[in-house]
Amino acid sequence: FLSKPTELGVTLVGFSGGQSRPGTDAGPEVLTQAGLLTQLESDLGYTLHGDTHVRNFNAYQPTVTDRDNALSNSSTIDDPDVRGMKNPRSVSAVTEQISELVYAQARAGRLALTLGGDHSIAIGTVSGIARAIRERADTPNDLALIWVDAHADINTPETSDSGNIHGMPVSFLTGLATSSTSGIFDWLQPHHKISTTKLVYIALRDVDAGEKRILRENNIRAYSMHDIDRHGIGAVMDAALAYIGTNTPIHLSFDVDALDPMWAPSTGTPVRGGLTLREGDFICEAVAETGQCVGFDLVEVNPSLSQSEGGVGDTVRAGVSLVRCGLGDTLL
Ligand code: B3U
Ligand code: MN
Ligand code: MN
Repeated sequence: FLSKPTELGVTLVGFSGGQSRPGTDAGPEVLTQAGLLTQLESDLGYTLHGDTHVRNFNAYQPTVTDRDNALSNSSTIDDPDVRGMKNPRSVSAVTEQISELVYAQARAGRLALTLGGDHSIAIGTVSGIARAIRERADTPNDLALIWVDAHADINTPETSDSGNIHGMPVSFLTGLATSSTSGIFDWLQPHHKISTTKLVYIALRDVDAGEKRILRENNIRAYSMHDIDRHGIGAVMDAALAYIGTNTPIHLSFDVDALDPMWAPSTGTPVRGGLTLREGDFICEAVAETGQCVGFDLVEVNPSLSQSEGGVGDTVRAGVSLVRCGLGDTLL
């Protein structure tokens, strides 16, 4: 139902307000400095659209600089916590803008590539693409979402221990969390959302108790590292894609912390026991191979964080490799 993508709609999101570690906003800069966009043009033959300069979305978020000076938690006079959420107005305003930008790219029939930024930005990317897919004549079915991550990011404000919104995007996108407070995700309409039946997780290994309950009660399809160890990444991808079915457009949201910290140490919440780089690349290749991919996010690359010499370079190289594979690069 989709033709082979040649047009790429790029959105480069410098934003770190969905979590508390500065530096995630510099992710798109280091990835593009490594030559990622040029490679997509010259090696993979894409025509690039959108703004290929990194947009500093932290500028919309004055509390991020104030927060380091705040005495206790991250509450400030500008953007105080609501239902435990940190920076709720900033994250809502930024994701609303991302949603519009990504919507425009996807509506024009382009494959929407977004580089983050922390994972809260997926509230914008997924909502924008879900909306565009509902309007497009070449896409008969609603959007499916593959979430590759060590974490489930499906806390509601009430189940979250951290209050970090990068741990909540999936609950807002599926409607498991809602907000009618003015300026706090009240822009999210039904046409922005996806069904829990169209959601598939891969590489989970650090899931909060409240999130496990949400996954169980809603019968959400999830492949943990245990499943990958038992069946292998090939069988897991076959099952994941069979569950989604053909004729269904797919958005792939890839948190670099899905990879083992051996491959991607420069990220805010690394968890040992993760994917090898080859397994991560395979996931992206398998999604690209379906011809159903309409959107791809790479998030949580944080060049300020590295436990070892060369850790940032390793993480950036891994990120570049994941994006290339997700956009259809093949080994032969
Ligand atoms: N589940 C925890 C931890 C976490 C989620 N996403 C990341 N970390 N990167 C939370 O804060 O909700
Ligand atoms: Mn995540
Ligand atoms: Mn994660």
